[in-house]
Amino acid sequence: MLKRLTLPLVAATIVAGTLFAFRGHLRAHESLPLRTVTMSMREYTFNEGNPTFEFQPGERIHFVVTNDEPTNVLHNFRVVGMNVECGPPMVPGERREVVVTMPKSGEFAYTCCTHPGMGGKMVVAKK
Ligand SMILES: [Cu+2]
Repeated sequence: MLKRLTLPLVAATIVAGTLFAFRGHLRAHESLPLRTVTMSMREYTFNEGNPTFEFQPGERIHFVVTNDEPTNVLHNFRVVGMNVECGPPMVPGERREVVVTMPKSGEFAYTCCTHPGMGGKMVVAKK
């Protein structure tokens, strides 16, 4: 009698445990909504002065980066240490969109790959 009950009970426990773990996994990813951050590249700066951006650990950021130069200046966008690498140069009017899940903490440099000094930092810290 006991043996007959043991197998279904073990199976049920495994199924329940898996479902619970899966729910936890989904929750961790859905806990923070996707936030859009726009970055305008113009006159060799990002957002008129290369501001410092602050993010929460685990926050999902949708970067929308646009080359808004009035003349034919090519720019680029990367975030060192966040897996956002230099892509092809962006011509005026061109837009690049990247979604990044923020790490636990740290300071990360965002830059234009072409112009030294064009860029700033992103700070990830719990508030
Ligand atoms: Cu540039």
